[in-house]
Amino acid sequence: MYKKSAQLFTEAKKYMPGGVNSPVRAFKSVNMEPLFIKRALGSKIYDADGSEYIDYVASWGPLILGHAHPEVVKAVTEAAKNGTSYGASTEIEIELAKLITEIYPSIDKVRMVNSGTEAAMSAVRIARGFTGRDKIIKFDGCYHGHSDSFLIKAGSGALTLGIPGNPGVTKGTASDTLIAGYNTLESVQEIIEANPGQIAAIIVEPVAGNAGVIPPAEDFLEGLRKLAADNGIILIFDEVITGFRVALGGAQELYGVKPDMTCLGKIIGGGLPVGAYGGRADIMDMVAPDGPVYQAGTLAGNPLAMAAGLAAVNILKEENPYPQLDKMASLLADGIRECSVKHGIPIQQNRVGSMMCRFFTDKPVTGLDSAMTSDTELFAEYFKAMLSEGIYMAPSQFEAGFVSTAHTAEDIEKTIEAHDNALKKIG
Ligand code: HOZ
Repeated sequence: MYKKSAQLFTEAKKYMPGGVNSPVRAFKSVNMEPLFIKRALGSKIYDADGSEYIDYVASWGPLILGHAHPEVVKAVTEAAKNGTSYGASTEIEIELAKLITEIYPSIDKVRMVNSGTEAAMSAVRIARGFTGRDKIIKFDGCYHGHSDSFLIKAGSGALTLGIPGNPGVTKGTASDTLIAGYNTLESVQEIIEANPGQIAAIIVEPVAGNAGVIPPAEDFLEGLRKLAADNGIILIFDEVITGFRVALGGAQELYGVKPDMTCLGKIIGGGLPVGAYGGRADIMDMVAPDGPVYQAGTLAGNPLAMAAGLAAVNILKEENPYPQLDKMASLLADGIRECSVKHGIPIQQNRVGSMMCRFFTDKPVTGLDSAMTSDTELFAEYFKAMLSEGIYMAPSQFEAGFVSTAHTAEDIEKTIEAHDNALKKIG
């Protein structure tokens, strides 16, 4: 079934570490070899062996409109005819930046970068420059890309593969990252009290999406807002996953909490390599060339990525697909829950809008500790069974799944049926 993928993996391992360009793609934690993908369209993805799958990875989130949306493809194709990169300013950057500031009232000014990693890394640097402080607070299981400061108790592949946080990160950098418990305001309070006047920023995924999906507890985000404001700390929302996903205006719109800075990701590139960070004008004015904090990039604001992003964001703004996304995702979640009860397999189905995940545990998952109670071996069996049923999920317990506007009622029905069959196999 995976013959061609297996051949390609053997070849890939000769030239690339682990045969992949990002660890989570290696399928290690589900005890499989990776699929190699040939193409994708709408809600479907096709592997090198020609098999079709209903895709819930969506390039790890950004493809809210599904794969190869015709208007996004057209925008990229048209832009490419005028050249692929200038390393110079373009009008389309202004258009996208303006649109972002209109949709996100917390963002007065925005700087485009090339990835979520870069966005988070830069936002923290600006926060440090603005406050003149060194330390930051991050939450266990949250993932903000792979820059040094964030690889402490990180989620995503680091959590999945059980990779300890520090190799390659200097002791000094590691000691400037202080870890609080997700959804545990008291732990934040304690850290602030133990480090008076030393915390530059609190960075948080407002809905955790890299330890599976963990919604914020009531008052958690508001509590962070207050603690940050009371202590002169910059509150950074990493909305690389949630931005434009859980609502057009992201988690900050959904939960009504205004951060000082926001990180955005691939969604604003229509799936192309883009990120951005932005926030209050007084903070963003610290960024070079206006201010003294340096951050730069030849490919930042790349014309192809800006064209794709502008097309995607305009569609999301004009079509408001959020009620429909929510409806489809809730149909899927309900179906999954019902089957799980039927088979007597305890599953926690966490969901915020169209981002969701299922944990194999009977404990409600509200933070990293409860996420870790999930039976990852059972998840691996489940993953394999779902794949053989034609469903492509993230190959890790500790990742999110995403419904797009391209998913049809038939896709959802097929997925619930596949889930039913998968539970029969593993039960
Ligand atoms: N959890 C990561 C994105 N939020 C997965 C993508 C990757 O590391 O390749």
